[in-house]
Formats: sequence, structure tokens, C-alpha cells
Amino acid sequence: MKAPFLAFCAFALAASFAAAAPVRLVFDTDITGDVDDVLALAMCHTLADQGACELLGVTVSKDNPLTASFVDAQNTWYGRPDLPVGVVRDPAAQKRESRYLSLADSPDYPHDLRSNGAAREAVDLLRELLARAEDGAVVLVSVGIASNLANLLQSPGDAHSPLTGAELVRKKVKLLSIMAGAFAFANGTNYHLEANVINGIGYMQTVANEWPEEVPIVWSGYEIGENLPFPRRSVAEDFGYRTPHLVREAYLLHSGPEHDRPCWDQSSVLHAVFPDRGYFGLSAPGRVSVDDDGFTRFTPQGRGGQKSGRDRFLTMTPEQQARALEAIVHLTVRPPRASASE
Ligand SMILES: [Ca+2]
Repeated sequence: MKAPFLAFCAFALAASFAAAAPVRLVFDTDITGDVDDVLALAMCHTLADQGACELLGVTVSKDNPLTASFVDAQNTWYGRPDLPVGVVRDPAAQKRESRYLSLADSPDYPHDLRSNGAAREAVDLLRELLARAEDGAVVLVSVGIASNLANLLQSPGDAHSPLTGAELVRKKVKLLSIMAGAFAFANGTNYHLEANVINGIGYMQTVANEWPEEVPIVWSGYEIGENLPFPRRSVAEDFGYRTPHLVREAYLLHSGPEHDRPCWDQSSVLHAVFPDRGYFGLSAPGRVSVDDDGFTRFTPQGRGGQKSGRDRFLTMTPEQQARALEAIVHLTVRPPRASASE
């Protein structure tokens, strides 16, 4: 090969890496019951610290009076005390107890957003974040019930934008990376009814039915996280750079020290920010529908007259499983940038 050609290749390679602008990420979470949401939010902050994403805001899809306070405590812990936080105010959204949200009241975790009443309403915040973003720039990560997404889709034009919610999504969103459903043998059955769907079936049906055809959705089914157990040894050993540690405390209050909690929610964050790194495979394109009992049914494009290719779901080989879990662990336990220089 001639030197000029090699030089051109090096230039092209550098240009292609330079073109990878940070993902504009919005994290929609039901941070109440399970603790994988806390670990997934930790990942979002680490990825923002290293410039892989720009974290625009966090919205909460389930109802518990401590959600805004806890999320702000975690955002403050990770050096982003002013990151906007939105909470669901839809009375139909599931109310949920929590084993760990009371950490928000601990003096160990200072922050200034102390109540849900002082937080933004989630759909209003989502509309503002989308309206202000460049076209086609936003990646939405959803790791809970779909109350906020459904209400966003059905929202009318407002002071942020004259566009409807569905039009805003079509114009501004690049990808929805969502943890919901099941698309393979999972939890001992081929008919697993997954919690993020069955705790708000109507919301998930709205998303499946009304999400714009032009905006891809990648679903992480229950079977993905089920095969990514967060190692208890990492919980025991990797958060010692600061004591107490909000993420470790939350994990222990939820799962205790003798459990490897599946990384359901973290899988959707990892794919959202690094979709081309081969951590996961993707199904053929097709369309997900949500049955009235909450079963998520995938129909490949071209099968049975299915025209849509909007949806894909994650797949995972044993080699990908090992790589994805290692990446998730490292991105979860990394010290915040602010404390790294202390
Ligand atoms: Ca969740």
C-alpha cells in the first residue's frame, strides 16, 4: 500500500471518531422499587463524566414522595446538583414503596431539591428538553413503566413548542432504548409478563402503538438483564473510595450483600450510549405490540403482512454477555469526576 493511501485511511479514521458527538441522553426511570435504576443512573453520570454522553435530565415515571429528592441526591453526589428532575403527576401512574429512597433524608447525601412538589412535572420537562435540542439528537432511555412516554406522545403543543408530543419525538429523538417486555425464554417461561409492562399496560400499549414509525426503538427484554447479574463482590469491594456510598447503600438496602441483582436497566443505558460496540446483538427489524395481558409480541418485518421495521430487541451471545457485564460493572463503580481529584 502506498503511504498517501495509508495517510488518507488514518485521516478518515480520525475524522470518523471525531464525528462521534456525545449522545444527548434523557433518563426516564421508575426509581422506587428495584435498585437497578440507581446503578443505571450511576452509569449515566460516569458516561457523562467521560464525555460519552451529555445528560440532559432525569424523569421519574412512578409515584413515591421521595423520588425527586433521591434523584437530586444522587445527581449531587455525582457532581450535577442542578440537573433537571421531573416527576410524574399522573394520578393513574403506579404508586410504589421503596426500600432505599429514604437515603435521600440522610445528612450523608446533601442536596437542595427536597420534595416532589418542588420538582418539574415530567412531561413538561421532557417537552422542554426536546424542544431545545437539535433535530434528531436526543436518545431517550426508559427503564420503568411508560407513563411519561405515553403522556409525552399524547401531549398538545405548549409554550415550549407548538408541536404535539408525537411530532416532537419524530423531530428530535434519535433512538428510544427501553427496558421492557420479554422476547425469548425468560424467568422460566416463553410467556414472561414483564413488570415495566404489566404495571402500566395501557401506557406501554400507547408507546407501542403511537411511537413514530421513523424513530427506532430498541427493546431490552427481561432475558437480557436476567443474564447480567451484578456481582456481589463488586458491591462489597468497588465502592470503598467513599464511605458511606449512596449507590452501595441503596443496593444493600434493596438486595442485601448476598445477591447478584440482574442489570436490566443498565443494559438499556449501555446500548443507548454505545450502540455500535458490539456489547449486544440486534434482532431483525419488526414491530412490538403489547397484548392486553401485558405480553410483548414481536412480529418480524415482512411476516404476516407486517410493514413496520421500527423495533428491534437486544440479543446476547455468551461472549457478549461477558463483555457487556464487565463494561456495566466498570461504568457503575467509577468514582465521580469531582471526587477523583480530591
Ligand atoms: Ca427500573
